[in-house]
Parts: sequence; C-alpha cells; structure tokens
Amino acid sequence: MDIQRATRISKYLAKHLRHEPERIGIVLDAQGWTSVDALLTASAAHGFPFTRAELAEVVEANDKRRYAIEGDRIRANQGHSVPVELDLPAAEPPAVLFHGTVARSVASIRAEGLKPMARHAVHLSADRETATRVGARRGRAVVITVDAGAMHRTGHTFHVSENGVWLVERVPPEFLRFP
Ligand code: HQG
Repeated sequence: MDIQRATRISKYLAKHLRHEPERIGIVLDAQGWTSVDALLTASAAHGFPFTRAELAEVVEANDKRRYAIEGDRIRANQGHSVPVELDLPAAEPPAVLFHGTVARSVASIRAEGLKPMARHAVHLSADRETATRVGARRGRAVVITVDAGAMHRTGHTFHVSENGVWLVERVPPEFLRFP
C-alpha cells in the first residue's frame, strides 16, 4: 500500500474512532472498541471502502501506533473527543515530561496551566523530540517542561497509553517550566 493510501485510512480511522463514530453509524463501547466487521461495512457503505488486510497493515505500521486491534475489535489508543474510558492503569511518570505547543498559546498556558481543550486529557511526551513534533503541527514549536514527579507526589494521576503518550487531566501552572 502506498503511503498516501495508508495516511488516508489512518485519518479516516482517527475521525471515526476518536471523534465522530455516528457519522458512519458505528457504535463505540464504553472503552472505545468497535467491531472490525462493522467498521469495514460502515466505511464501504459511506463511500470509503478498504479491506481487512489494509486495515491490519495501517494499524500495524502506524508511526504512532494510534490504533489497536484485539481479536475482532479495534479502537484508537488515545486522542478521543467522544467520551470513553480507556481503562488504562495509573502509572508513575518519569521526573519530567514535555509538552509541545506554539508561542501564541503560551500566555494562556502560563495563566491557566495545560488544559485538555477538546480532548479528554492533556497529552505529554516522554522526550523533547516528540514534543517538538507535536508543537510543530501548528507552527514553530515551543517545548514546555512539566515537573511530572512533583505532580505525582502531590496526588495527580497519570496514565500512559498503549503507544507511550502520557495523559493527565490538567497541569497547573506551578508545575510548568517555559523555555
Ligand atoms: C493547547 C497528536 C491555550 C495545547 C499529537 C495544544 C499529540 C492551551 C492545544 C496529540 C491551553 C490542544 C495531542 C491553555 C493547552 N490555553 N492553549 N490553557 N492548554 N493548550 O491537538 O497536545 O496525531 O488537543 O498546547 O501528536 O497538541 O492525533 O493537543 O496546542 O500526541 O495521534 O491547546 O495529538 O496525535 O491541541 O496533541 P490538541 P496536542 P495524533
């Protein structure tokens, strides 16, 4: 499969497994899973057919392991805007984590801390390079350092997704260090 086709399928999955399942008439369970058969049928019925083999390849080869297939079900590993309980175990974060953003958001982040905005959780990266890539989606990246160790000690709960993204409900400004 060429890379454009794989990217189109991946974006289609993101749209319907994270944000708008109802658009193609699929239903996610409480943990975000839906049946692979239902997804293949619904996608074809809504004008974007792909095969089970293509789906498996996209899930397997995805640069960020955004999706998981287990038996006959599939879900997005993180990034939802629809309500789901991913049931990820709480995990102890490393001493510092990173968040990539852009200059225009910094004043507001300084004042209010990091908020989940349209998603369920604030997304944090274990390394600076990943955070730089996340920020660079929107312009010139600004990488903020999060004192995750101190947050953990003061009772903030962290989860880590299947694909290594650290998730937390919010980050108050006192735990942030700006460049
Ligand atoms: C910003 C992609 C103003 C925040 C990426 C970010 C990631 C604030 C934006 C994943 C703010 C939210 C998530 C505040 C946060 N005031 N702006 N108080 N608090 N922000 O897309 O972290 O390809 O929801 O800095 O690679 O950019 O989808 O979050 O700029 O892993 O798998 O509000 O999405 O992964 O944007 O990205 P997003 P994000 P996927």
